[in-house]
Amino acid sequence: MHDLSPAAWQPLLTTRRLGRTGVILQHTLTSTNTVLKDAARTGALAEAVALCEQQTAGRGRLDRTWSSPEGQGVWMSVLLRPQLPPEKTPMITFCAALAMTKAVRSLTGLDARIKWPNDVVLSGHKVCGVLLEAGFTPEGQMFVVIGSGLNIRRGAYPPELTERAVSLEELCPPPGREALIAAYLNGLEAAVDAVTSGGFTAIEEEYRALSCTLGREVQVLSPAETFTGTALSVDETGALLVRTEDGATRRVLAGDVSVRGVMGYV
Ligand code: BT5
Repeated sequence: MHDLSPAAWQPLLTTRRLGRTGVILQHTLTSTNTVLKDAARTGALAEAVALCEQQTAGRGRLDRTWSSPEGQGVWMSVLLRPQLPPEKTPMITFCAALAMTKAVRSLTGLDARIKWPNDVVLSGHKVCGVLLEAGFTPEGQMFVVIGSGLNIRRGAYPPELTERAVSLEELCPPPGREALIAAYLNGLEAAVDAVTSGGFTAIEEEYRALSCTLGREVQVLSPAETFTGTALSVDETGALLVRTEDGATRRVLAGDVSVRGVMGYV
């Protein structure tokens, strides 16, 4: 059986709804995020999952390119209509990063970590990136599409990214994609349910324990300035709270900046 096929991973689901209906699986898609955003606007699908072997126009944040060649990873997106005020939807990124980190940890035993805001890293290299996009239907109903790209085979990323990227296969015999997909969806539904009823505090302890950003000295690089400080926490709008040397706490917004450990990428 094909490992991306719902017949392979649906039996492993523990979700109430997520992944059970509305699955779009094709060999080639432009971008699973784009496909689900288009589907969401019509309002036809409540929750849905899109996945493919390869993306021809895989995207990162700020229209950066996401390398997603044939058969080399899990390239998937999930459509959700969360009961959250729009300003709190960035928490869904935390849910996805947490769910993917837990899925990788449990299936490989590797020490996967969350790098704020949207990366999963292994030994200092990015193994997964998360892309959250929100929109509204013509009737004004909000939706979010949360995409994740997980590198499994060596060919998942181009050689010029070797310094920053990694794939599971480089570190262990990779688990089956069906197991990774199911574990991710199981964790994602649980985390989204938790933040919907309890806010970020409902996942904070787990998130903090798996974060490689919180508690660390970080360097914040924005077009306007660079500063260093200690990453204290994140808030429900997705911002990172950084205490600078003069004792002030600054809110750092994803998108404006890149955050590095003072020693390098992580
Ligand atoms: C991200 O953006 O990390 C979000 C990536 C989301 C990809 C998924 S795949 C399924 C869904 N459909 C899509 O079209 N997208 C989502 P950002 O933080 O902006 O990082 C982008 C940067 O990561 C690029 O500029 C490269 O430097 C690097 N990169 C590109 N491909 C990579 C890969 N396969 N592995 C690691 N790094 C990569």
